[in-house]
Amino acid sequence: MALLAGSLVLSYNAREIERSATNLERILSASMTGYRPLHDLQRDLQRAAVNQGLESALVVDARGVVLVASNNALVNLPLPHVLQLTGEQPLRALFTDCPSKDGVVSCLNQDRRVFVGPLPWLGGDFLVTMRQSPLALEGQGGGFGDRATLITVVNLDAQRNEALTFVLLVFIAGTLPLIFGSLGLLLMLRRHLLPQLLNMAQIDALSGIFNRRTFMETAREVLAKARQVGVPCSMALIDVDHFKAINDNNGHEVGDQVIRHVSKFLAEAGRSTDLVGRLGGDEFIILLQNPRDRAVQMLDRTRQQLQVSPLRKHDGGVVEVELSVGVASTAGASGFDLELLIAAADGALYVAKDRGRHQVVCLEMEDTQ
Ligand code: GH3
Ligand code: MG
Repeated sequence: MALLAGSLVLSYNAREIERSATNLERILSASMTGYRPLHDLQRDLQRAAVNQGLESALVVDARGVVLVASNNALVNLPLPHVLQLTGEQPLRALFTDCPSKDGVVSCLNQDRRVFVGPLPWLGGDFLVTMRQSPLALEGQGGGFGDRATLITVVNLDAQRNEALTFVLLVFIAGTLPLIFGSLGLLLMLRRHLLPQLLNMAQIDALSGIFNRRTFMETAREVLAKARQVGVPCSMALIDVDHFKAINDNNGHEVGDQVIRHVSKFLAEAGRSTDLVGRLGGDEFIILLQNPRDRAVQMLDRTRQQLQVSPLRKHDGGVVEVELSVGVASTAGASGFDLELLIAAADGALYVAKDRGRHQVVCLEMEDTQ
């Protein structure tokens, strides 16, 4: 976008320069046909050189001799000689295809306009023009004829720098919003979206507690640390009793509310070090950093409290929720092995269901009794 704008500006700038060069030529041509003395024309050229940013201007007669010039030193010199002078290099661009001395004079019959410089497509360093003009001066007896060639050299440094500065500004103005937009997006991503995405990946969407994968990863770390420092832990598998019937009797939406209700209860029941997750369906899991008897006590209390805290439906009705819980601990045969602990807790849960549900079972405690 900025490049396109830049190219447009540069080509517009080149056209503007050509237009002002044409104007200048017209003004000087008018001076050449004003029946005025030669020295007046000479003064006009010098004035134009000072006021119009002309590098140089000269009028060459039909013989190829400089009649008047903004630089006095060039007056009366033959054009081929002028072209050899170091300071007049830009003029040579007009005559590159007129190699011989005679050729230069014959080329004077043409109108030409050439941008000179290392980067002519940017407008070049100079604009050199050659234009045929009638000649009508006061006392025209000098034998220099009634036609002459006006040659002007315009220095384009200032215009080119202005155009380049403008292009640079357009480029910066075009890219700044892009840069700031990308930075803003990155910051927003870091501050808001990434934590949200991380949270979404770790948290079960329905219940708001750890999902199965996060629970397993975190539980593995907690157990490894607990083994190192010798903290006893207990694993509890919890399943809602007759959840299918709750769904069937009240609808799936109320079933979802029950899942949220139980999750909230379990998350608020234990200590902050307890790890609470939802394995899926109506099955929950808790890793407690407690020995099994304390864990069983706490879970049984929670089970009873939940029973007396039924879910209140929007229609005013209530849904009683009962839990079966299976507990296994690191003091048992599983030790601190996560998978073995879960399998043992699952065995205890199965027994709890089998014994009529709505109870906490820890088989290890029964074995030692
Ligand atoms: P039990 O006492 O033996 O556990 O009987 P149950 O009816 O609870 O049986 P089970 O635990 O196998 O029931 C699971 C039901 O939970 C079956 C399924 O339709 C329902 N379910 C699973 N996931 C969801 C869920 O995200 N939302 C709702 N509302 N229901 C679910
Ligand atoms: Mg169930």
